[in-house]
Amino acid sequence: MMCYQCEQTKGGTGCTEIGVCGKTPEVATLQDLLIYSVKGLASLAHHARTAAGIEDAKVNTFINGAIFSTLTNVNFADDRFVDFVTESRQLHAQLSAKLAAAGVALPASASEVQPWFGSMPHPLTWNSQAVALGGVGDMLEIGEQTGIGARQVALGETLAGLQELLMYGLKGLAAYAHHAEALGHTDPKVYADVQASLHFLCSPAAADVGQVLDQCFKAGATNFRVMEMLSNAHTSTFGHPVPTSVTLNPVPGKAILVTGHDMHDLHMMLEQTAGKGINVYTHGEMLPGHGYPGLKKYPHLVGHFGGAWYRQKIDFAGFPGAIAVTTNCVLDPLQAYKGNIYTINETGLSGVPHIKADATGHKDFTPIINRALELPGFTAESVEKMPKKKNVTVGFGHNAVLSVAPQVIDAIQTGRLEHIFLVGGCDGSEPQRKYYSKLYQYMPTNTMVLTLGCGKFRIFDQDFGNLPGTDIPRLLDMGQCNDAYSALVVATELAKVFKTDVNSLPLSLDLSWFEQKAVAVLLSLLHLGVRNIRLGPRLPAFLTPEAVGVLVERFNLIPANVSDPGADMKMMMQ
Ligand code: SF4
Ligand code: SF3
Repeated sequence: MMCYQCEQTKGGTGCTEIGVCGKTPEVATLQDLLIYSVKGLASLAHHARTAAGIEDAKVNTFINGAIFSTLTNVNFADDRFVDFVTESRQLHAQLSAKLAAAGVALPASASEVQPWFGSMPHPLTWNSQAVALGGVGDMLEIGEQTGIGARQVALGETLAGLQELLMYGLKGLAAYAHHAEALGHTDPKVYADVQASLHFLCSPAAADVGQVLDQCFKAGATNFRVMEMLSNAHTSTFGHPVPTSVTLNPVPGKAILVTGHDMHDLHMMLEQTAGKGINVYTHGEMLPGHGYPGLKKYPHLVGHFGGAWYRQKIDFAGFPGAIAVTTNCVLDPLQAYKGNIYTINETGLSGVPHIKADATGHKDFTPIINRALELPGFTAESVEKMPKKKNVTVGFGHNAVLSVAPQVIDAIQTGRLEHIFLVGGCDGSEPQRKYYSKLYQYMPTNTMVLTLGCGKFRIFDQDFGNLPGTDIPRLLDMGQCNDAYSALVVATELAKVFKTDVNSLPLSLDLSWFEQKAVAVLLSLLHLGVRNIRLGPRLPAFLTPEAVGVLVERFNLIPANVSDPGADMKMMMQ
């Protein structure tokens, strides 16, 4: 195996024997084969759309879901990838039949052989070949030829890495699009863009650095559209988030913990547990759920439990109820809680029950509810013994922040607010990430900080006080990683007031990345021309110094100075 798609990749170069995340070589190889097969399916779907006007809703949904399943910390179950590859080839056959029925020939590109696929044909052709795929063994043998290795040999590390930058950005945006789709919000252009990009990665144009970079920024543009669509999906379904105080102290009673990013699943869980005497808690990136009027109205959504994803083995082992995993980040479970955890959607863990949606999209959470009723839940005694924590406040989406914009603008104009920091993105376990915890210690009191993503867990329970002369908290959490959209809406509105552009505002972006959703957000920011972004704790292993040089030159991308947060703070204040 060779995987370097996330920030914690081994030695900062690549996981080759087993993933730092726990991904086995088998799962890594099956994921490579799935991505290869999906590139072929997407190429066919792109051709069907552009040559024959054929739109296949099943194919559209499948492609986004399948590539979402290969995101870091989503799915570790080899049998699920066997199913995904099988389904990809079945959908390919069905779409081919539709094209044949319409009298449309396959694209000429199907016979092209791109050197970066090594000994493998164009993925579209492979999908159509009568290859005997008896099961895992056959797939592993073929999958070994579809990894990054052949691309690095044929294209060199810089170009192969830039192709991966595009692929990882697509994984992140497909994940966000899939969330929006769960809430009934879709956009034909998004499916078309994703598939055109996957088709591009199979075309001769993908051997040109300039064209690959352009395609990356196009993916950034599509992701911005997707984040807007997801924001609208959330707010039109659950209302605009409002500032909400959330307790971190459990209450006595049976309990279910919902982790991941999927608000639709949280809603379904709240509906299905209503009146059953079960309390529902959020975990990780579900915390912002408490700010939505359509979710906070449920009295049995009682609080938040635990910290960022990488602490989940401690948090889940200490949770006396059932655990529902809606999306990333999930880790291979400890025996201590393996019998209590359930996966949903694209997530998967070997030996852990998986809840599938029915044809209408409904998910029956009865097994999770029954398990929660069997387990003890929090008892009055156990709660009594737990150290008491302060509440945290969530719910500062763009609507809430813009409602206090006149006060913020006045504070900037009168010098009471000198600078705004956007410290967003992912958390992780590496020691270098202490940089983000320490950064806040150097922030002058006449500054504000906007957080989003699970990186917030480094400081979410600290009291930063209010902006001088106002009742506006200095720390405003804007939500999940995809709520980078909200931050950009606020920045754009401020720029309008000050008759300038986002780059000229007293605003610094210091982003912590970990997985591919963060890659998609970064591509969106670059597409929008946002400059001077700090990125850390380490730069992506898939970007060579040459590729980083291009981004530094065009956007003044700045590697975070993890060993000296004070120096970074000084530079940002200038
Ligand atoms: Fe390694 Fe990250 Fe890939 Fe897991 S996802 S194998 S940790 S690079
Ligand atoms: Fe976190 Fe996994 Fe990226 Fe949505 S939950 S930000 S890492």
